[in-house]
Amino acid sequence: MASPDSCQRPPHLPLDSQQESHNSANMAKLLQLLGSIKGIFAQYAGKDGDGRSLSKRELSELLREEFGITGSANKKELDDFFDTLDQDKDNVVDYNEFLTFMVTLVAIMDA
Ligand SMILES: [Ca+2]
Repeated sequence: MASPDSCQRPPHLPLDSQQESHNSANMAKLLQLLGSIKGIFAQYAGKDGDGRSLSKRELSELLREEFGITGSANKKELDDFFDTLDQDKDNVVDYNEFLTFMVTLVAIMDA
């Protein structure tokens, strides 16, 4: 039984089309996640002063309300945590610093 020529694959069939749609699904999820992170950030960063950065007070509020972490229980721990996030040591956590934290958090939870 000779296979007819019509059954041959066209030379440029996109064999990776499934992979591509998988990637764009991940991309959609990622963009959604980034949207949520940005939303949370904006919500808390706008509470006092500069809406583009989180003060220590705003960060502790965010941690308490969004993650159930009570910073008031241990001020030293919150200070240390804030210092870790505040990479350029300007005493506020900007969006990039916050994003780094969230990505790290997601990576840890996903591991
Ligand atoms: Ca900073």
